[in-house]
Order: sequence, then C-alpha cells, then structure tokens
Amino acid sequence: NALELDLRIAIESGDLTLAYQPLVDAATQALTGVEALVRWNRPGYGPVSPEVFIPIAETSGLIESLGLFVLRKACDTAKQWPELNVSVNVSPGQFRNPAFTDYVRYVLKQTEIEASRITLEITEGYMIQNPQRTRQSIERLKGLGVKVALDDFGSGFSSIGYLRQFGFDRIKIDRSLVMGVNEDKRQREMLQATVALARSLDIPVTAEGIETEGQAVAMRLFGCDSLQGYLFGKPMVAERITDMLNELR
Ligand code: G
Ligand code: G
Ligand code: NA
Ligand code: MN
Repeated sequence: NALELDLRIAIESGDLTLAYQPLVDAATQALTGVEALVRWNRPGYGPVSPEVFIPIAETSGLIESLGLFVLRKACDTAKQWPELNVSVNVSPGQFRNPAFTDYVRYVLKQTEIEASRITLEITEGYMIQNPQRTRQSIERLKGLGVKVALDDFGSGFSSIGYLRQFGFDRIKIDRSLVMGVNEDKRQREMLQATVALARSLDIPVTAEGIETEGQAVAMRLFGCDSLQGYLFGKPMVAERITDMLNELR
C-alpha cells in the first residue's frame, strides 16, 4: 500500500517532524512543559494526521522505529529547554514491546537527558486491555526515572479505582470532557468528581483541550495543577517554544 510505503520512507529518511504544544501551570499560566506531537508532510499530498498514520504504523510494524525517532528527537530537542518537562506519546504497539524499556534507557543515555524531565503518555484504552502488563511496564519505566502519565482519561471505560495501583505520575483529562465543562451540568459534576478523586490519590491532573478562559478557570478551581490547549498555544515548531522562553528570560 502506497501510504505505508511512503511512511516507511519518511521514517527511514527522517522526514517526520515534531510539533510542541505548551503545558502551563494552572495557577500562574507559566510555561512548564511541552507535549511532543509527530507531524508528517507526505510528499505530493500534504500533511497527514497522526490519527491516520499512527494506526498504519502499528499494523505494519513501523511503530517501533517511528516511536524511537519521536523519543530521540524529543529528548534531543529538550536539551535546549532545561526548564521544561517534555511529554512524549507512546502508542500501544510500543508499550506492548518487552524491549520498550530497554530502548527508552538507550535513548536517555544517548541523548544525556535528565530522565525526570521526560513524561511518557499512555492511553487508557491500552491499560484496560492489559492491566497486568501495564502495571509491570510502568514499574520498569519508573525505574529508569521517567514519569508516566495516563492520557485521554475519561474518553473510554477506565475504572478510576485502577488509578492508584498503576502508579501513574499524572493523569490527563481528555478534551472531549473538558470541552463541556461550562455547558453541561452533569459533565461539570463528573469532571469535578474525577479531579477530586485523582487528587485524593495524590495524582496531579492536567486538563487537555482548554480553549477558553472560562474552561481554564473551572478546571483550575476543580484542582487541576496543569493546563493544555489552544488558549495557551497550538502545537508549534521548536523555534517558537524557544522564542517563548526567551521572552520570559
Ligand atoms: O497532534 P494531533 O492532534 O493531530 O494528534 C492526533 C492524535 O495523534 C492524538 O491522539 C495524539 O496523541 C496522537 N499522536 C500525536 N503524536 C504522536 C506520537 O508521537 N506518537 C503517538 N503514539 N501518538 C501521537
Ligand atoms: O490524544 P492527545 O491528547 O495526545 O491529543 C493531542 C492533540 O490534541 C494535539 O495534537 C492537538 O492538536 C489537539 N489539541 C490540543 N489542544 C487542543 C485544543 O485546545 N482544542 C482542540 N480542538 N484540539 C487540541
Ligand atoms: Na496523547
Ligand atoms: Mn497527549
């Protein structure tokens, strides 16, 4: 298939790029970190969404090299931003690989990045399907010193009771929930209860997909310590993040 072949070529020739989206402190709105998001400009076609090509990478065995590229690039780039944390998405196909911890260790060593500045984000869908393996993998990754976050929380069917035993360092509330925080009373109450429960387990919470000041205020009020969304910045090239830091320095 042509798309798969082009993707293979893009990975091999390093034609994928990373965009970085700001994460800010909920109280001060100061920049505290970035989430790395992979981008592919397919020659002759234009941008293809990761929502399209990540699943293709998964089924065609390309996810390992794609994931390795993303992690290495993000760690390398992060070295110019010593004050920031950097989040990297990990897809189920990477996480499932027993060698995943080994290659994370390898990249950390190779790029000489401080492990504690890296957060690996895994989606709740994977966790539910493989609770036992997830627990073991998280333990091994945390042994390397990296942080592990549960991404897209609330988008699926996860039991919040699971949260503590998995040892997540952070949860990220899915933007599909955050969107309705000031529109739908039940949604609002659900969100409030979810954040409160996470906090009662001492797990810090990020709200994703913040687009309005009103959403930011509400999520902060509920107890989120960190916010992400177009209100604070869309995914952008690394140079723009550097500019943002220079304006603050
Ligand atoms: O950046 P964008 O909104 O287009 O991302 C769409 C989806 O692709 C999101 O669910 C996001 O988590 C996922 N995604 C973006 N970059 C990466 C990546 O580097 N690795 C993995 N596994 N998923 C990614
Ligand atoms: O699944 P994940 O949380 O990794 O998805 C991240 C993606 O969500 C990013 O690629 C980004 O394009 C998108 N995103 C981030 N913030 C916002 C936002 O405020 N509004 C919308 N509509 N999308 C967002
Ligand atoms: Na993600
Ligand atoms: Mn994410």
